[in-house]
Amino acid sequence: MTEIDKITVSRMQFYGYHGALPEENKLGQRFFVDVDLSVDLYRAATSDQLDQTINYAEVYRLAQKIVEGPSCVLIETVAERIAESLLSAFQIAESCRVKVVKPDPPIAGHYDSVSIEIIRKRSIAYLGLGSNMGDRAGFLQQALRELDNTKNVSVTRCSSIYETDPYGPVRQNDFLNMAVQIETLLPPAALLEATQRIEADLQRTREIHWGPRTIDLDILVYNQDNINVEKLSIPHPEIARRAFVLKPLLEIAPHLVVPGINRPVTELWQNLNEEEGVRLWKRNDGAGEFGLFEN
Ligand code: PH2
Ligand code: MG
Ligand code: MG
Repeated sequence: MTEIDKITVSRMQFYGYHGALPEENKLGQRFFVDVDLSVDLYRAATSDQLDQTINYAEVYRLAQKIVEGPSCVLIETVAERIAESLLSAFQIAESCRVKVVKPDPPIAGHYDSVSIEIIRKRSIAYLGLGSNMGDRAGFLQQALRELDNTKNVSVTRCSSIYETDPYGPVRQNDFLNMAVQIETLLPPAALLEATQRIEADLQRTREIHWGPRTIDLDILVYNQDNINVEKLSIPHPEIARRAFVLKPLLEIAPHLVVPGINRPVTELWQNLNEEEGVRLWKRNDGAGEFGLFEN
């Protein structure tokens, strides 16, 4: 948990029917829930205004709705739903900790209680988009729309669209490229699944490696995380070499420090020194959807 202010509601008590055993679903049992929300309380504290903070009565009501709602097999799922509900409802909350306790689980033995605890936070990620087949701008627009419509993802900034020479060994048509900032509750692997689902929806096929595509969605940066697993490398390993990524990113996040390289985007752009092959194609003028497409 980050070192900032918090609002805590502890030991909320509810009756629910969650559990993996049939008798739990039938008879129900008590559940205790603790919630911490990390939120800067300075404005509320100095203005003495309820609308500058999170009303803890609302926290109780949202937790209650989940615990007294449809039954889950796992208390993990109950906690996840509470965290998602709270972070969606309270935009000023940066993160939350949710603990779900069963004080009287139907298991033989001597113990005090069983519980699980999760921490979830709002993340900021940057994605690169590219298209060089068919209606390129149309594919970018559809991808943006699907991204923004994805549960727990919102598009918060969009660059202009650039037309770019194909980079790499494959001879192919020019690309349209852009970059976006998103805010998300999804962890990196789930975000990757979401981008792959959008690529599949837009008839992306993977015939030629690095070849032509209707749409390509790459996760460039996820918070300040360094991730290196089989399917996923973040930051994108090629980021510092690609003008078609850096130029749009420079527009929406010049001071973003790329983790691993530990240099801001402005500096990576200066070092690349290859403006060539990247041409402004459609300026983001703030009008229409995402500032790029008239309604
Ligand atoms: N994507 C590639 C390979 N080459 N060149 C440009 N200009 N833009 C791209 O998006 C691009 C590329 C593989 O993802
Ligand atoms: Mg790519
Ligand atoms: Mg890709």
